[in-house]
Amino acid sequence: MSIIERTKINSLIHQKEGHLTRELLLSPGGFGLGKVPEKNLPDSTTQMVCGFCGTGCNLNIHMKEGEGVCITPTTEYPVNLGMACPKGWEALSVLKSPDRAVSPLVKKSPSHWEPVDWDTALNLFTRKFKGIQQEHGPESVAFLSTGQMVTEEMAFLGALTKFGMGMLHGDGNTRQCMASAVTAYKQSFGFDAPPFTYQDLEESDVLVFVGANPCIAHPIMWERVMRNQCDPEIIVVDPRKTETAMQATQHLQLYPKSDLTLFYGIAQILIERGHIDQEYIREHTDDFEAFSDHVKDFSIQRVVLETGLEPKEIEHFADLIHSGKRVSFWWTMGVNQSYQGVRTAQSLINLALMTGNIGRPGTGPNSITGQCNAMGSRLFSNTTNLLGGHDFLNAEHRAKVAETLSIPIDRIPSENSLPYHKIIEGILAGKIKGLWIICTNPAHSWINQKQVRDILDRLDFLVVQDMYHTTETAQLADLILPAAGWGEKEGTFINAERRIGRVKRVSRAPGQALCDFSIFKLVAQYWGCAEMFSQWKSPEDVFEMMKELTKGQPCDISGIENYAAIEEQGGIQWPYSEAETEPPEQQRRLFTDGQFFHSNGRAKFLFSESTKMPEAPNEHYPFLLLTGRGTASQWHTQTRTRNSDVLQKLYPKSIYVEINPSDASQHSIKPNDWIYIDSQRGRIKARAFVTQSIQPGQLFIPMHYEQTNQLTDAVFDPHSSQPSYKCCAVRVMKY
Ligand SMILES: Nc1nc2c(c(=O)[nH]1)N[C@H]1C(S)=C(S)[C@@H](COP(=O)(O)OP(=O)(O)OC[C@H]3O[C@@H](n4cnc5c(=O)[nH]c(N)nc54)[C@H](O)[C@@H]3O)O[C@H]1N2
Ligand SMILES: Nc1nc2c(c(=O)[nH]1)N[C@H]1C(S)=C(S)[C@@H](COP(=O)(O)OP(=O)(O)OC[C@H]3O[C@@H](n4cnc5c(=O)[nH]c(N)nc54)[C@H](O)[C@@H]3O)O[C@H]1N2
Ligand code: SF4
Ligand SMILES: [Mo]
Repeated sequence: MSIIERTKINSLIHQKEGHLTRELLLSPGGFGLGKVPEKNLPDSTTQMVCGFCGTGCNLNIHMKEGEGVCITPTTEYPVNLGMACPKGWEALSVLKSPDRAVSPLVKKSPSHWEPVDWDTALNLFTRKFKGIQQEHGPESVAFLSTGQMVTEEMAFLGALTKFGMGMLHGDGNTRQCMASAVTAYKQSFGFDAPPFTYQDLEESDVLVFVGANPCIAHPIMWERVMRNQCDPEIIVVDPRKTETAMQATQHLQLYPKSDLTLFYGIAQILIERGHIDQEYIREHTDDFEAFSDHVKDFSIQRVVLETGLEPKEIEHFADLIHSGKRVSFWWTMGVNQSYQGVRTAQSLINLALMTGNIGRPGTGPNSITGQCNAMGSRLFSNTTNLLGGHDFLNAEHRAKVAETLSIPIDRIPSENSLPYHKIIEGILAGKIKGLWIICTNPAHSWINQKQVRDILDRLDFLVVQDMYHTTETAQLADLILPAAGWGEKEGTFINAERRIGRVKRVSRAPGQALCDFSIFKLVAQYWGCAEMFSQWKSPEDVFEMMKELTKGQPCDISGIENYAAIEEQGGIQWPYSEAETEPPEQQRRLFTDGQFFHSNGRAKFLFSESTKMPEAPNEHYPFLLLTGRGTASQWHTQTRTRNSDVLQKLYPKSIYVEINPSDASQHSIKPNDWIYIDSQRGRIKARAFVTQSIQPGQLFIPMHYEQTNQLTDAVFDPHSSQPSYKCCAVRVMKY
């Protein structure tokens, strides 16, 4: 149901057309909106990177009268080589929707919002947040951002909130997604540095996919695997027989969360047999001895018991890792979203290090990123790192950033922000009273949803900045700010293989919606800190500052001349420093020289004992619930994908739960029956999808349906604070 009367809004916009704020924003050089597409331009084609997943496919946007009207995938781009999945083909159509927020909206009663102009909205924003800060201290206002805006906007938001508005706490939805991989890489390599390039998918002779379903979640990366000419072994480690597992040469259908035991057991077998690269270990790593002692406890009997796999499956897996010349390990959310995600990711990093499968074509411990710009967020959002992969706790780093940005050093916090779940706890404890949520929808996507909705409801003031006014989180907001989306603004994304690509404005945002960059510029002005950001005129100006900020960092991009160079080169992978004399090669990987980013240049073996599942199935809740991606045509909380007629036809409309035939018959459940699923947090109803792809005693529900996270249990990895979305105890009952 719409929360506003659309006609009212339209007439309001009509009246306000020509209003000072909008005029100022749209004026050339005004607030760096970029040019509004003009109606009388000749028809043409331009190119840019897709705005859904972290694969970062390039798309040709065909223009008619200054507006993008249709899409084809770019053939000569080194990522997708002329391919795109349904979301890419449909990326423009999701922009046109009656759900789009077309004006700022102020809540008047629990279910009624009234449209206001930007001036009123920003005065309210400033008055409320400043009031809260005056009463409760600067830390009482926080923000939650995203991996889906352009990097320049993320950098602006992070700088504005922390340096300009005096906030300390702000985190991203990347916490839900990549935090375990980030922490694992930082601890093991000394920097958050995924080492691979997509060509590795074609050059491996053994590919191991762990907790990853690329056929659904990264279809074009999977197409690259299909182009592999080495007749590769493809091993899929997943409790479910997924679309990807069905294509594998070996499927290890282990018990959920027993991956750590499996990989320690494999390490033990390889060490015992001497199937390790002694020279690589000696020259390039630390702490192998301790690791090798640790894995002695992981006998094959223990691995069989904990994983439920057959001894011969385990042995065969170890043999393949040994016999492969170029072995690559790829992992996604089945690893990261766990109460022991960091150590599981590191158990894969350890296997790559001890077998010397790193720094060469077709190798690597490779974390696949989820959102289009998760990698941009990891380096430039100013949340967990100080801008440019720096450290808030390091005085030299603070001085460098202050000088580069001409910002007084005392404006840069010398403390880290609270992580996402602690910000939520901070609201519950009454320490955080104001929250600004930008480009994420936690009232649907955050773990243990009922609790989080209740907590968000306790805020004195909640601002939600989104493309759509109908999202579950916007429905809780006191103020909704209407944002332009992908295709309606300028900037860059960084994809999973560290490739920086261009995003462009090919469509006009509806009504009074503004790109996030302009909203941040306006907030700076209304807040009274515009002076600090006087140089931040356009996204490309910010890109120039990002280049400066990265100088001397592992992610140095100072050699990228400008936006045009990014396009000419087919995207550019970091690092590419100003010291480079040759144009960047199109496929580059890290650690080719065996040098890591710890001060002694060596990588570290990290490990712990495995921990007990926090909420294991029990007498009352005998099933284990897994969650994740359902189809290639659904994106997360569906705010975008549900607006495409084509995509809508490609996925099941109502929520469903995968259940094994033996469990179904035991509960007299027939295919398509509605059933109840209960956890300790609540009850939902879903249609039974009776299938062999899920093991007995386990269930799977896609995350795209609003109800799913009513069941999940708020448990986090102790090192990364990433939510453990993929295991909680539930029961089923016939409806
Ligand atoms: N179509 C589509 N594509 C997407 C997205 C989308 O919403 N829709 N989202 C994007 C984002 S942000 C992300 S993060 C990625 C996620 O991409 P993936 O991680 O590939 O997707 P998921 O389905 O969340 O999880 C992958 C698999 O983990 C398995 N799993 C669960 N528990 C365990 C376990 O204990 N061990 C192992 N080995 N496996 C386990 C699940 O059965 C599931 O098949 O997808 C990206 N791509
Ligand atoms: N149970 C379960 N839950 C999960 C997961 C799981 O596997 N299982 N996966 C988790 C993972 S990996 C992720 S990444 C999260 C994703 O969770 P969310 O980030 O909450 O999901 P999205 O639907 O992508 O939300 C993005 C929001 O930003 C808006 N938006 C899009 N573009 C723009 C823009 O340019 N500007 C602004 N201002 N707004 C914009 C969209 O309309 C949408 O409301 O979900 C997590 N939740
Ligand atoms: S695979 Fe990802 S980047 Fe490529 S078209 Fe599909 S959603 Fe877009
Ligand atoms: Mo994600």
